[in-house]
Amino acid sequence: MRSEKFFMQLYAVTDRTWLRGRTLYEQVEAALQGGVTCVQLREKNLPEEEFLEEAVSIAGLCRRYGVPFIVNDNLEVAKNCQADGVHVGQDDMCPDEVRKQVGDGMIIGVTAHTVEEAVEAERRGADYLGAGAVFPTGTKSNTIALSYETLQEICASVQIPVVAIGGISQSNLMTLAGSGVSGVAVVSAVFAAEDVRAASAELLRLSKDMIKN
Ligand code: TZP
Ligand code: MG
Repeated sequence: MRSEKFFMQLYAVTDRTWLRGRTLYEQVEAALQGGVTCVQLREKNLPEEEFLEEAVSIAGLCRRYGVPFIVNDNLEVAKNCQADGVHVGQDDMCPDEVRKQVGDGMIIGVTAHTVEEAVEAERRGADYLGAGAVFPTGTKSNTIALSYETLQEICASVQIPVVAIGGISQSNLMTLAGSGVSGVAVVSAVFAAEDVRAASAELLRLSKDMIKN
């Protein structure tokens, strides 16, 4: 099994805003064909039953591509679809609480905005961190801006991989070089693209180049 660090290279977080007649399943498959290395299902408004149904089908899809499948926030859905992991924010459950419920086999990701949050999340058993928003984003409201310097400090203060998130696109991705991140998490740069597969392939190429430094 490859390490979590490998899977952070291009981490695609789903959003239904830009489906334009396609299904989310089709969008995710295009992203997988383009080479995304991790998929997170992020649903904020879907009824629980539909959320689970979709999670089961996208979990199966990711399994076929050998790419880890992470569920945002919802532990029950994560467990019931046999996801590879679950991602929680600072306002959600602590990673040690999550661990008690999901067991040792699941990857736990935690969002961190400061060095203190990062160190605490690692101490409590997080497997990776999402850090952002590193650039302004229209995809999520109420984000906390994170400077390059803070991102660098976060990466230096923990052993677990850190993935940057927020407003990352093909045009600014390379400016994260030298920060210590293991990759980038993107929503619109993949899912708002006209050609999801091509956008993913280009982002992966750039991310691999960026993390070399
Ligand atoms: N968490 C911090 S910023 C963000 C999330 C989920 C949204 C990132 O979306 P985009 O479209 O990649 O800017
Ligand atoms: Mg959350």
